Parts: sequence; structure tokens; C-alpha cells
Amino acid sequence: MNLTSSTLEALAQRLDDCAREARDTVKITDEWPQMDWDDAYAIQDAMRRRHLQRGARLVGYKAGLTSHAKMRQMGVDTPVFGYLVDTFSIEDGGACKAQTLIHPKVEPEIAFVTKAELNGPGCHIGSVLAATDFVIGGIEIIDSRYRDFKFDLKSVVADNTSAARFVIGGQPLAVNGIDLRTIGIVMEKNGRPVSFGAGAAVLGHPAAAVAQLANHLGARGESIPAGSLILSGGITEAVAVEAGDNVTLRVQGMGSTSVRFI
Ligand code: 0L1
Ligand code: MG
Repeated sequence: MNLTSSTLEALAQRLDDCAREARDTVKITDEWPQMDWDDAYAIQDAMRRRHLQRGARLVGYKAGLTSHAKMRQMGVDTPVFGYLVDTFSIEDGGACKAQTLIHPKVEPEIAFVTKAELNGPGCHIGSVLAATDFVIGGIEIIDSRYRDFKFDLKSVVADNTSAARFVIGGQPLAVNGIDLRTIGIVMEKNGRPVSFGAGAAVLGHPAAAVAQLANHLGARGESIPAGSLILSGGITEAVAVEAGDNVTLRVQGMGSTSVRFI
């Protein structure tokens, strides 16, 4: 690690304050180019502690930048991982206050809910499917705290991979007998289809993103507990939204999920 613990805490506070006050900041590496991966995840951990100290509950994890469309959009080449707390959750059909966010975007995702603990290293698609209770459609609302969504991978890891809000649908699907690679999705903005895709866009199979998450956590001495919600990553590019927009995600076999921006 290259940053001191007081610098890590100060950077976590800065990102946390930006999220709470809906204002942006420059990316961390502009000021701290020596930040390494351990520093970046330590800042994310400090942000997580700040959420928990305020009474939030850890409900799961997210994988980000798992599709080629997202990697291309952001100019990067590897997935990143973050955490989810209950205060990020918006009910299906509910409202998201745009003024509480900086420059929100929506992503169509397949979410996993686990029924058994998942451990890495060595976690693979088979272990993930065996530990999956069900999959369900989800809209992730991302909101980078960095000006103009401009960042490098370490800065985005520190910023909890732009996690801000999420909406989970109401029609779970068991994974037995289905092929998540060929599950189709359509995302609509204001009634017009804006994104189309299939599960295979996420690392070839959405469960591969969950396996990579378990292996990442395993390397850090953590696991994915049973009952976790995991967003496996945007199937398409993220779509910018603002107050007045309505977004609906339709996932084959999993019904529809929607959110209004007010
Ligand atoms: O969930 C995601 O794919 C977001 C990862 C972070 C990069 C971004 O803000 O787009
Ligand atoms: Mg995402």
C-alpha cells in the first residue's frame, strides 16, 4: 500500500460526502497517482464502514464493467467489484430523486440471490449456479462521483464502482434448466426501447461474474454469504437519465422492472 491510513480515511470521507451532497470531484489518481489496488479497495472498505456506522445493512455485492459494451464505453479492460447496502434500494416501480444524484445512468442487469456461501479461490460457474437460490431482473443506477464520469480503474474501485441505487424486479427465476447466456433483455426509456442484449454479454455467462467476485473476495479473506444479492454487471452500455424519465427493464422469464426519475 502506498497511502497512509489517514489519507485513505480522508479520501473515503471525500467520496462519501460527494455522494451524500450530490456533487462531483476529480479522480483520486489526479492527486494521488501512487494509489495502488490495495489502497483503492481500502478506500472502498472505509466507505462501507461509514455506511454501516450510519445504520445501513450490507445486502450484497456488485460486479461492474463485466461486458465488452461497458468496457468499451469506459475505456477499460477488467471487471471491478463493489458492495451494496439496503439504503441503495428503490422498490420496483418506485421513484428515484434525480437531485440526490450527480449524473445518473441506468444499466440492465441479471441479479443473483444466493442460498449458500460462496468461497474463492476456485469458484466457478458450476459453484455459483449450485449456490444460487434464484435470478431476477435488476436496474442498477450508477452515479460516478468523478467529474464527467472520467476515471481510471483504481479510482472507480475506490468510489465503490459508481454504485448508487438499484431496483430489483418481482419475478424470480430458478436457474435449473435455463441457459442464462441466452436470456434476452430489453430496456426502455420513456416507452422507447434503448438497449437490447443477452446474458452472454456478461463475461460469456453472468455466473462467471459472480465466480470472479467470489474469487476476488476470497483473495481478501472474505466470502459471499448465503442470502446475498449480487448484481452481475450491465449487459449493455449505461444510459444517462434525468428527472422526468421512466425506465423499464424486461428480462426474458423474469417479467419487468421499472423506476421513475423525479
Ligand atoms: O456497474 C458498473 O458497471 C459500473 C462500474 C463502474 C464504472 C462506471 O461508472 O461505469
Ligand atoms: Mg452495474
